[in-house]
Amino acid sequence: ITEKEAVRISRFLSLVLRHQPETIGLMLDENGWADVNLLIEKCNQQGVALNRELIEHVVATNTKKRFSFNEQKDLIRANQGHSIEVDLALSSQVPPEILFHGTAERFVSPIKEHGLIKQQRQHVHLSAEESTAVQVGQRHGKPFVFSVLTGQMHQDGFVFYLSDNGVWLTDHVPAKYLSF
Ligand code: HQG
Repeated sequence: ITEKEAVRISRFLSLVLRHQPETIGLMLDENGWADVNLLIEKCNQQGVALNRELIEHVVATNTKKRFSFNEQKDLIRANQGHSIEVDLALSSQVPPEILFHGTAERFVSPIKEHGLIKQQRQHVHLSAEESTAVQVGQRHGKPFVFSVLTGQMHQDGFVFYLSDNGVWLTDHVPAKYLSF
C-alpha cells in the first residue's frame, strides 16, 4: 500500500467515523464504534475498495493515530475530532499548566473577544506541543498559536479530557485564559 493510498483511506475513515457515517449507510454506537466487517461491507457496496488488511495498516501507521480498535478488534472508532454526537467515555484528566491552540490569523480577533468556541466538532482541541498547534493552525491559513492557561482553568473547575491519541479536549476556553 502506498502512502498516498493510506492517506486516502484515512481521510475516508475520518469522514465516516467522525462526521457522516450515513454516507455509506453505517451506524455508530453511542460511543462512536463501528462494526469493522459492516464498515468494510458498506464501503465495498459504495465502490470504496477496503479490506481488513488495509484498515489494520492505517490504524497501525496513521501519523496521528486517528483510529483505534477495541480489544477484540471487531470494532473501530475515531479517537477524536467528531462532529456527530458521540460519548467517547474518556475520564477527565488534570491538564498541564499550559496547552496550545493553533488557529489562523483571521480568527484571532473573534477568539480574543469570545474565547475558543467549538465549531462543528464536539470539543475545543488543544495540544501539549506548540509545534503541533502550528500544524493545526496551518490547516486554516496563516497560523497563530494561543497559549492556554489550562492549569488555572482546572483550578477554576473546567474539565479536560485526553483522547487516546494525545489530543486535549475541553468544552470552551473563555478569553481570560488565553495568553498571546
Ligand atoms: C476556530 C485536526 C472564530 C479554531 C487537528 C479553529 C485537531 C474560532 C476553528 C482537530 C473561535 C475550528 C481539530 C471563535 C475557535 N471565533 N473562530 N470564537 N473559537 N475558533 O477544525 O482545532 O488532522 O473544528 O481556532 O489535529 O482546527 O483532523 O478545530 O481554527 O486536533 O485528525 O475555529 O483536527 O485533527 O476548526 O482542529 P476545527 P481545530 P485531524
